Amino acid sequence: MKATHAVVVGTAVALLAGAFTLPTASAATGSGGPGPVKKGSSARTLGELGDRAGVRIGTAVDMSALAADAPYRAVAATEFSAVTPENVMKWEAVEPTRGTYDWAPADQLVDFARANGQQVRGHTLVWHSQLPSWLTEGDFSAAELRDILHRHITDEVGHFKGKIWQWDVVNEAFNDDGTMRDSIWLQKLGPGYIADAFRWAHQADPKAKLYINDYNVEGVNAKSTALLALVAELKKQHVPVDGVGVQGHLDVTYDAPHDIAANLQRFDDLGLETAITEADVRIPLPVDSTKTEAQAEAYSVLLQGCLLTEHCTDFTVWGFSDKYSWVPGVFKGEGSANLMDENLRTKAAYTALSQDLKLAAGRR
Ligand code: 9MR
Repeated sequence: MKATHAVVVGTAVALLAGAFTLPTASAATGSGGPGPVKKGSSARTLGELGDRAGVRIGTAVDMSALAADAPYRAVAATEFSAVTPENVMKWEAVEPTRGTYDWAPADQLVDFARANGQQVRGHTLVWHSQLPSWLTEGDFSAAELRDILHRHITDEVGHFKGKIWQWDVVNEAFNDDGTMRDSIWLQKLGPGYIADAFRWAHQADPKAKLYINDYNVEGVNAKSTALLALVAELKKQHVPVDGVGVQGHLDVTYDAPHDIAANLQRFDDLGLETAITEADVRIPLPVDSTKTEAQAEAYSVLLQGCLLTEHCTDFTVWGFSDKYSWVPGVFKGEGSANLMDENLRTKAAYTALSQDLKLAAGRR
């Protein structure tokens, strides 16, 4: 794959948040060797193209990479118009010990975003995973657990009040068959924990857009239909839910969700926003050109689904560099899921997204 990506080095350095060491020009260009190449003067970043197409283009950010890897930081600063903390706003990260908060890494990302004119998706308040052990092993009563959840949401949303564009309030509440996931929250609090979580988050930051987020809900299926029924009921009860996040973790060996626009439209019809929140497309290794093309198509199907849906607000990728992807650690023998390889060379998928955004310019 020919490298087509480049960081506009001057801009990247000028825009970087002060908390970090600035990349040198040679580190950021990698001229002559691996790494991003210079963009022609007419080339635009995905974020810029997204602005013209009426959609923000975001990425999940790995805070260790952001601190240690200057070329990564330069791309994160310039290529995207929104960021999501990949891990540092999760409960185990912000409150590893009961009552003691560590906001520092998440605050750093919020500062980085502000310095670079980016919006922040807060991720995530209520989830069954990445919970601190004091919570999972605490053997709390239902009343205690409800108070703990209320306080967590109030404190975290309150801490970031005014700085978060969209919160993933509830994450992955369903099983693939459309039944509710048997999490600690469902077990102890019953299904009402979802409405409570939205109400508490809204009280803590009335301006943040509040989302429910899940995977395997790209197309019309049992899970997305159950999610639809839930948000319809929440709306009926005037629970402050604003949007539905479709994660978009795909695999080139699955069918791309060609009915995504029809699915998103169902939520749009209820008066809800939608977003693609965690897009990546993994490949069974080794990579070859057929798989790379299939990957580009799958990314494009996701973005086009968003572009075809009036109130789809953003398309966020779950990281952009293969160097920091979660995929190889979880799916044995798979990888290469991101828009750029380990040396930040762009793939066909990057070109496909640019093209889709160019075609959509001025149409939304
Ligand atoms: O990418 C995240 C990875 O670094 C963590 O180890 C993992 C823990 O479960 O969570 C990953 O992010 C997940 C996200 O928060 C929710 N949707 C699925 C993502 C990939 O697992």
